[in-house]
Amino acid sequence: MSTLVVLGTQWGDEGKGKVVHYLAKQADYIVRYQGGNNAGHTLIYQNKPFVLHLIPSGILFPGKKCLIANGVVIDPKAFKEEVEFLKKTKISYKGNLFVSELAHIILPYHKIIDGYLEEGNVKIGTTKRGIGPAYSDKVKRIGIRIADYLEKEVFEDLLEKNLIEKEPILKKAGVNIKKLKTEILNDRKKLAPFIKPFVVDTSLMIAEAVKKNKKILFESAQGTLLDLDFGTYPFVTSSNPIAGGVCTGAGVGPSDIDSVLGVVKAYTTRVGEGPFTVELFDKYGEFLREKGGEYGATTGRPRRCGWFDAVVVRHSVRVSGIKHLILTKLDCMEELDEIKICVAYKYKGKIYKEFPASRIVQRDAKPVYETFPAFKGKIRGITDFKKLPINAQKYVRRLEELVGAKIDLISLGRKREETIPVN
Ligand code: 2SA
Ligand code: MG
Repeated sequence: MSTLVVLGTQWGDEGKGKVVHYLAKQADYIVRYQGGNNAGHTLIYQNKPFVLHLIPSGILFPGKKCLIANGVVIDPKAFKEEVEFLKKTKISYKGNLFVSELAHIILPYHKIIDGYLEEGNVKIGTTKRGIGPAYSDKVKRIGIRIADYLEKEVFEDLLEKNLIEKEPILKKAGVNIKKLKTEILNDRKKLAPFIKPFVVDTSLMIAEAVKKNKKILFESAQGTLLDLDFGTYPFVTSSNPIAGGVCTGAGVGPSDIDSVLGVVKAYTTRVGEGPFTVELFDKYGEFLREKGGEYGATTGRPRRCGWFDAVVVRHSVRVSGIKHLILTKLDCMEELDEIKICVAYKYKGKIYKEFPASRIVQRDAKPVYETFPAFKGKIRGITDFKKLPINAQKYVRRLEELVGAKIDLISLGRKREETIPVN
């Protein structure tokens, strides 16, 4: 590995946090390139579960450089809280944590607008962290970047313009704009000096690291089906978690990306609204949610659960050029009496092998399933692929065949040691 992208191939929550934590040991730099504090990466550190939302998971290893690149949207308050949490937990970050001067910021009005829009007629089921509204401002060319936040005069002028632009919606949401403005200006007095020491040109830093052949890991948040372009639009997040997102989100050329590792869960989950062809409303869905602990790491929302959707993962493999996968949570399927894989969708008699663009087909298509026998036997604790129940081995091989990428590793539990190679 010299530069590696680790990304989710489903709707997020594939276990990227654990994978990055597993790989970070060998990396020199760990870079977040999109999303914001809507992500929830659950890790086990000193035997305790630990959730990071904004700061790269690599921070738990002393000495690793952790970068929050330009493609990320940063809530200055959330950033400070997370850094203070690290301090309290005695995790050293000094001299190792960097924030891009080009990253756009999330201000309180973004969160208010996010919440307000969720009450309207297009409910996306967002995390209400202000992600979508902040990215919208960036695209509208009225966004405020970290560099702008640090320059008082520039910031005050931009804030004024933004509050005028947002006045109608803020009024509808019942906000006292004057009070909000004072709050934002007061916050800035503390937050800008707090952030300043972390701020650098992250793209330049990465370029210098590439020149020195440093090992760089790009850590994605969310998943391919939440990608703004390739996901279940409009039920997506407002950034590009796919591999291509690294180029724009971190200022890295495609020729400097050596490989892409997809993280894929042995079944499927999604949190929030939107189409989910393989969703289960029966005892199997309930089983997976409980056994897999499928509750949002950021919001605590129960995740919707379903069988493995090969249409989705094949799509992800293609749009990110994935050659290698790591399969997570196979152990959560060990007690099931029967297992299914969705190999295609069917709508009005037509079979769809590729992920459809039509909102109607996405919403109403029925899954075409292949049924697999139960694994019969315990999985957790096994350290050799060949010692897995034969049905579990067959399941893994079939997934590889269907999605068109090699499964290199299987994760059978939360701990680092519970990740085994496939041979
Ligand atoms: P947003 O807040 O604008 O990004 O929401 C838009 C959609 O993206 C989904 N989304 C997520 N899906 C899975 N995991 C995410 N992170 C947290 C987690 C979420 C949580 O690790 O579980 O705790 O609820 C994440 N972030 C965004 C979101 O559900 C919307 O469908
Ligand atoms: Mg998550």
